[in-house]
Amino acid sequence: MAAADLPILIVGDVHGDLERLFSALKPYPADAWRTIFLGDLVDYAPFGVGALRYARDRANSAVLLGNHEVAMLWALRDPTRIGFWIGIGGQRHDLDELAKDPSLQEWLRRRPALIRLADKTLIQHCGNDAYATLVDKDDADPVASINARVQERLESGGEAELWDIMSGRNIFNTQVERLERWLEMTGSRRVVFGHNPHRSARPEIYFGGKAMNFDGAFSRQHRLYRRLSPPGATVAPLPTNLETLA
Ligand SMILES: [Mn+2]
Repeated sequence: MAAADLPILIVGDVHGDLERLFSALKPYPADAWRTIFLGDLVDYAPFGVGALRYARDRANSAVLLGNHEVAMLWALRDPTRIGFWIGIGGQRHDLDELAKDPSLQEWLRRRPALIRLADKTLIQHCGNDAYATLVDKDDADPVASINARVQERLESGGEAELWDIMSGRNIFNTQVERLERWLEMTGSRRVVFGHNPHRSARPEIYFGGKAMNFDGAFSRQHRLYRRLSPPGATVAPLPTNLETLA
């Protein structure tokens, strides 16, 4: 089956917990699912680079850029940023590992910020509309423009701007007008994101399914949420219908 025809599996913020990722993915073989990682695979727990490599090499998979990947790439390019990055959970050995692997660096700098599926589901790391600051009013395809500009910033020392765009808190769970404006701007019917942990046993759904949060505080080393949440709060199939999550 072509990847585009497979059912979609969403994987929220992994944050270095590779061991838990392996067990959470066991019910979802790579050849039977199109897997989309929401970013923030690194930091907090020790296997961030391991998680990146695993996600990169998994068949039928796509990986989005998270703010923690931006901070890590920033620290890699500019050593004066290492202290900041360690302060948000950066693991020194992971930076050393990334520094030794130019092809992984290059792959990481080319990750998209947004993916829009054929069914008009928009998938992104942060649950907010700050990405819109990268759009010009006459852009025909805002999603493609944002991805192109994000890549441009990562290739030209523009991490500070990206960090600002991608480190704000989620708003799509509370601000329905902004959610609807963003869906309209990007030609989408719903948006899937991670970034700020929810506290439910399953991905959280807001506004009749127009917004969904798949960050279930998965990593056992999560800086602010050290509790064992069920894996299904972070790793779950994307429902085909708007409202429901089985
Ligand atoms: Mn994040």
